[in-house]
Amino acid sequence: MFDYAVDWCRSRAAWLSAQYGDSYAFAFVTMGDADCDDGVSVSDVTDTQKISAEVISPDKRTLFACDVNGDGAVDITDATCIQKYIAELDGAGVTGKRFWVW
Ligand SMILES: [Ca+2]
Ligand SMILES: [Ca+2]
Repeated sequence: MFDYAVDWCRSRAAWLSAQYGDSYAFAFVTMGDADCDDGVSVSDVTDTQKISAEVISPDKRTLFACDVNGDGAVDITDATCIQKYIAELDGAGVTGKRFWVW
């Protein structure tokens, strides 16, 4: 069932991209992966802190990936959740989970 859903999403995304351009491109996002290297590490904590402090301006994909507690904002709480994930502690939100995003 999962493979069917993935195939359907891929074919639908390809059709949407062909019809409407790259704005409908999609990808897997690893939650907490602020630097988009497909892993979660201390550099993601640093980037999340920078986003929280408005030192860097992330794209939509990065904003989504950094909101690991799902409250709709990226703040120091998300950076703490990512730190907990790295330390293998409870309370890491959805850090490390992977989602399809548009
Ligand atoms: Ca990363
Ligand atoms: Ca958040």
